Amino acid sequence: MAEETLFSKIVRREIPAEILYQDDLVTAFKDIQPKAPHHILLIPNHLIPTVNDVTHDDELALGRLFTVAAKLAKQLGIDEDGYRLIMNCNRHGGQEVYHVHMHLLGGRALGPMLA
Ligand code: IU
Repeated sequence: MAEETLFSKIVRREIPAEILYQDDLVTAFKDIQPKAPHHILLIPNHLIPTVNDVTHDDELALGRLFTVAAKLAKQLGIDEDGYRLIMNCNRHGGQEVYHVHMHLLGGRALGPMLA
């Protein structure tokens, strides 16, 4: 059984976070250390530690991340200029929190992705 992270507590609203969207499958909240004018994390409500752990049963929740990302981008008015969606996996991917999450970054031109 994988160990919960703070993200599970955010989903259950046991610790504060600026939640922008929540339903039965996913939660979206503002990143505490924003790397762009808009930096939102979108997560499945249930714990999946990394993309390596994704199974068929997770497809509905993970698909929902995209529909919610698109909806939030529109609400924020960044859909036309564009934005970036990122998922980091394990050490080389730069993953710090072991609960799968999608970063939504926008509000400025982000430049080339790979450093
Ligand atoms: P990463 O893909 O695992 O590297 O991203 C983790 C992100 O989670 C990072 O941008 C943190 O600022 C963010 N974060 C957060 O928003 N709230 C928290 O309580 C914790 C991390 I812990």
